[in-house]
Amino acid sequence: MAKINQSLGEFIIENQSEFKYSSGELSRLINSIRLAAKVVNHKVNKAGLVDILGAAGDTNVQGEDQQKLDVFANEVFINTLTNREIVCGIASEEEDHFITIKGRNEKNDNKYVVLMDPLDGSSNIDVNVSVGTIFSIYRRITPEGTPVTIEDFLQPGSNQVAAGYIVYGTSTMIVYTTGHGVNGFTLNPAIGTYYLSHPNMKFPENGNIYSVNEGNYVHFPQGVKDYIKYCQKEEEDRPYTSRYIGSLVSDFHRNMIKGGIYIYPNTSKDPNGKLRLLYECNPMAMIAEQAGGKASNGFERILDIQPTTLHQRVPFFTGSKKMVEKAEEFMKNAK
Ligand code: P6P
Repeated sequence: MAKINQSLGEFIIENQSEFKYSSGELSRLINSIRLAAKVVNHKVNKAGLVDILGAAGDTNVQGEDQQKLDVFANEVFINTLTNREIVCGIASEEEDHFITIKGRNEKNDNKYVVLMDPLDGSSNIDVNVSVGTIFSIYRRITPEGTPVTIEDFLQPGSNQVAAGYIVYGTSTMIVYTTGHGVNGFTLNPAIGTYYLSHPNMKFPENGNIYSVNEGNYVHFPQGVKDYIKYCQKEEEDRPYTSRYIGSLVSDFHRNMIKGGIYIYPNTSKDPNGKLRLLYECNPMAMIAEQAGGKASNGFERILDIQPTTLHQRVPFFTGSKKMVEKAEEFMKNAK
């Protein structure tokens, strides 16, 4: 039973038995993410003071300018996860290929792979808008002791053993699930401890916030255009409120607390949308469903999609169940 103000460490120990593979490794894995998040949080909060703003000059596999904090966050999570002898492989938005991590004895006997977006929404850094880290955890499916392969990463989202995000906002929070509901922990920066502040988080079944970049309206599929017009119509409980931060973790987090839908659809410019299936949509979809919400590509459940490549994109509709279902209705009926 979750107790308000319980520390994250106590919570993990108390709920150890919930982890299907309760050898304690998954707990240690969540703990290492907690530590890495503290280090990144410290840097993100100081970003305005230290000369760490602005592009690092490189571009990542997405061809996007890498902000120095992107590079820093990527290194912190990789190093922290590597040093804990639990993970046999890592995939990151900032890395072209997956990284193999050998155990101390140079064997591949660690059981888990982690996929992550180390700093999502990083274009907001220079304008002091909240950003986030998104992580997804699977058990490897190839035999222990053999080299990790791409198959260990290309698993459907329904195989995730844990997923979560860190939002570096007005306060820093870790929100995660191991398949037994969603819990949110807020960092007390004075003592560096996370406390259970949002036990058993649930998406309201309905809501009145829609989050989409309407600047792309002319490029949207007809079903999305029809749904946006529906949200704006003076009728019943509408018009809804439009709220779009440009940071998936922040828009998702607000909508989970208040009720709402986030949409990043395919467009004529990006036929598969912008968001990445493996380390953005799958983890957020697991959290959404564990919180009673929904996540689809407009037609099918995100967690059922069989991935084909590490950095593949998918259209993303997620949030309050009834709002996602209504948007899917417009997608299906679009002329
Ligand atoms: P646009 C940030 O780059 C991100 O991946 C999400 O966090 C965010 O919701 C979206 O892209 C913003 O994209 O095209 O609306 O600026």
